[in-house]
Amino acid sequence: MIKKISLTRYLVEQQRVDGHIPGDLRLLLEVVARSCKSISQAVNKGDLGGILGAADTENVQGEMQKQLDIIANEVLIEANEWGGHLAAMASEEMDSIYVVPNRYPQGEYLLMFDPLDGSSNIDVNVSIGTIFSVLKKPEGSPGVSEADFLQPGSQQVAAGYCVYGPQTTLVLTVGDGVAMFSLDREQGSFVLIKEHVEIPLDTKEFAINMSNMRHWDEPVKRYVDECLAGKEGPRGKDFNMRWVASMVADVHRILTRGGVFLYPWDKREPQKAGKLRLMYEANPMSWLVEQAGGAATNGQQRILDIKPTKLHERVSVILGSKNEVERITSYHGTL
Ligand code: P6P
Repeated sequence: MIKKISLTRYLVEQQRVDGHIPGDLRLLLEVVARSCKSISQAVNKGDLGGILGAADTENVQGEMQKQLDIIANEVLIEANEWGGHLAAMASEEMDSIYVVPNRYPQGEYLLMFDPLDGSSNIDVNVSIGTIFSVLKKPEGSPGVSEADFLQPGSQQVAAGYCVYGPQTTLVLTVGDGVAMFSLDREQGSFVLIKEHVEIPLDTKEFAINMSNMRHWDEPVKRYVDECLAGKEGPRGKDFNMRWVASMVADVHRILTRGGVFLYPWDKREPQKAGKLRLMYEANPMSWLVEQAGGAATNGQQRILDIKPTKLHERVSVILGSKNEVERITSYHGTL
C-alpha cells in the first residue's frame, strides 16, 4: 500500500524538517489550495451550474471576462484576505492591487494570480487552470503599494498552478524542486503523486499558435521551420506539435513529458512585448520549469531576471526542455 502524503503533510515537512517555509507561508499555500478546490467544483459543474458564458464585462487586459473568471477571482480574494498572512493581492482580473482590509491583520506576503487561465476553453470543456505566485513584501516599506509587487521573478518564495482537467492537479514549488498533488475527491484533499519533477533536457514536441506564423520574428520562424523540416531537415528528427491555448495545460504536459512552449513577441501589436503577463503567468511558470531542470527566457534574457515596471506587464515566453530553449535563445543572437 503506497503511503498517501497529503499536501498538508508535505507542507508541514517543508516547514519543520527542511526549514524551507515559515508557518505563514504554509498557511497561505493551504488556503490557495482550498481555493483551487472550490474553483474546481465550480468548473466541474459547467452548464449544470449555470455559470458558463461571458460576463459582459472586460478586464484590465481588454479581454471579455467569463462568469467563471470573476467567480474564481472572488473565491481567491475572499479565502485569502482574512488569514493575516497577506499584505495585498494582485490579479489578472483586477486593474489595481487589492490591499487586505483594515478589519484584518496584515501579513508579509504578496499573492498574485491568474484566477482562471485559458478561460476561452471553459465553454468547450478543455483543461483550464489557476496560476499563482508569492512574493515577500519588501522590508521596511510602510503600508503596501503596487511598487512592492514590482520584483523580479527570482524573488518568488512560492509558485504554482492548479490544472482543472481529467484530474484536478496542484503543482507547486517553494524552491525545493517541483511537487504534484492530485485532488482525491473522496477525501477532499490533495495527495502527492510526484515530487522532484524533472523535465527531459531534449524534446521532439513544440507548442506554439501556428496561426501567428506570418507575424513572428525571424529567429522563431527559423526554429519552427527547422522542426517542421523533420528528419530531412537540420534537426535530423521529426517533431510533434501541440497547442491547447491554456498555458496551464501546455506547461503541465511539458513538466510531465518534456517539450518547449513559445508565445513570442509578434508584429500584430508591436508595442507589446508579448501576450502573456509577466507577474502571474510567466514568472510562476518559469520558476516551476527551472526548478524542474528546464529553462525559460524571453529570447533575450532569463525571464526570472526581468525587473518589472508595470503590474500587468507582458512578456515574450520561451520555456521548457533546457537544450531546446537554449537553442531558440541562441537563434535570437543572445547565447
Ligand atoms: P491564443 C489564455 O488566454 C492564454 O493567456 C494562455 O493560457 C494561452 O497559452 C494563450 O493565452 C493562448 O493564446 O492567442 O493562442 O488564444
